[in-house]
Formats: sequence, C-alpha cells, structure tokens
Amino acid sequence: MISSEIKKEYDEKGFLIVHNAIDSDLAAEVKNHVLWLGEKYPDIRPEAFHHHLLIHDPFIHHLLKSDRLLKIVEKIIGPNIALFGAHYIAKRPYDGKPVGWHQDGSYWPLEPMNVVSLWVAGTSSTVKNGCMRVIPGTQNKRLLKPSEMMQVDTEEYVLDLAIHPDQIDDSDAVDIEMEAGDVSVHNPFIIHGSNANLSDQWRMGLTLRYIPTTTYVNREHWECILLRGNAVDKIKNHYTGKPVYIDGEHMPFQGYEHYR
Ligand SMILES: O=C(O)CCC(=O)C(=O)O
Repeated sequence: MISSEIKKEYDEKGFLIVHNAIDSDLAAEVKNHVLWLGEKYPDIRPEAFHHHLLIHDPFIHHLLKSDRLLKIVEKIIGPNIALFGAHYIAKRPYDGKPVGWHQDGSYWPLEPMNVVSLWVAGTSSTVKNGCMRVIPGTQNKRLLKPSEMMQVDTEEYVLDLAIHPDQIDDSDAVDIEMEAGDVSVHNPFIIHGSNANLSDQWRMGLTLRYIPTTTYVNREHWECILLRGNAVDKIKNHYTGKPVYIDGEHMPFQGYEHYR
C-alpha cells in the first residue's frame, strides 16, 4: 500500500491491512518470542502475555524501532509517538480463546482518546485459526462504558467484557486475514473481536497501542515508551528507558548486542 493511502483508508474505514509491513526474519522472531515467553512463563496462557511482561523486553523495543511500523503510525497520529500498550494475543492450536466484541477505547484511561492500534501478525491469521474480525461502520459509534457491557468468564474469553449480542449486528463483520509479517491497523472505536482457534495451527498477534505525546495516560505508574519526536512537558506520562539485554533473561534476536 502506498503510504499516502494509509491515512485516507483509516479515516474512511477505521481499519486497514498493510501487507509485508515487517520482513520475514522479524516476523519469525515474533513467533519465536511467543514460544520463548511460553517457556519462560509456563503458567501464563499466550493470549495473556501482557504489557508488564513486554515493556522492558529488548526484543519488543527493537521491534518498536522498526521504521516501517513507525511510518504507518506517523501517518495517523503525527510525528510525536509513544507506545502505551503492548500485548500478545497468541492462540495455541486447538484451544485458543475467543475475544468478545468490544471497542478498545472502553478499556483505556486516555485523555483524549487519540490512539491507534497495530496488530502485527507473527503467523498467518485466518478464519480457521481465529483471526480478528471488525464490524465496518462502527468506528462512528460512541464508546460504550464498561458498565454498559457484559462481564464474561476469562476462563473462556481473552477479555473480561464484551458487548451484548443484542447491541450489535455482526452480519457484515469482516475477517482480517493476514500472513506473517502483515499488520492491521484499527481505531479505538471500531467494534472487533475474534473466534476461538480450533485449528491445528498457532495464531499469533502482537497488539501495539500508539499515542501522540499529547495524549495523557491517566493510570498511576503506567509505563510508556517514547519512540519518535518529543514528549510534552505538561503531559505527565512516564517513559521508560532502553532495557539492558541479559543472557538467559531475554530472548536473543538479530541486533540484541545493541542492548548490552
Ligand atoms: O487478537 C484478537 O483476536 C483481538 C485483538 C484485539 O482485540 C485488539 O487488538 O484490540
């Protein structure tokens, strides 16, 4: 996709796919990272490799520096970019959990709600293995509050809240099918979710949430990463520094020596 089209498509549809946004070596490292985290944290399901496990991880910092990813983000939120959330939603073969219909912004303490998500595919993501699905047009709806959503069992679902089926029409939902290395982009209002993975293949996605540095994260002690441009003095976000790579503690990757 020509980069000038990114903003246009995003503004019109609230989501888009950028094919081959990262090269195949880096995509393979995303996949290895999920498997590596699985060995490091055997008691945590791979749908739940959350922000706190990733924010000081040298491989994540390395990936976030990818110029191609930052170019996509810059088209949408401008040149002063920070990461406020990272989370692998990786679904194992046969028992990967579904994600109920939701709008991301319902969960987030962002002021204002100026944020964009990238979903980086570490494996192919298909209807069969539980790819993300979006409901077109819903980017123009208001954000539901958590109190307007239903509580769902996290033994069965990745997230604890979901929009009640009576409140949505998912008949024209679009499946975001991608290959490893592709990236989808979505806005915080669009309603999306995914089905369970009952296939014999992994489905691995890394969700990355980017804010302009004018967006305040109103959650105590929450750590962000400043990626490009400048912080804004009066916006009191906490930006964490570059992590130090430690043998055994972190996954080796191409370029890890820059984090020694
Ligand atoms: O990975 C999925 O299936 C859902 C992703 C999602 O909800 C998100 O990126 O906000």
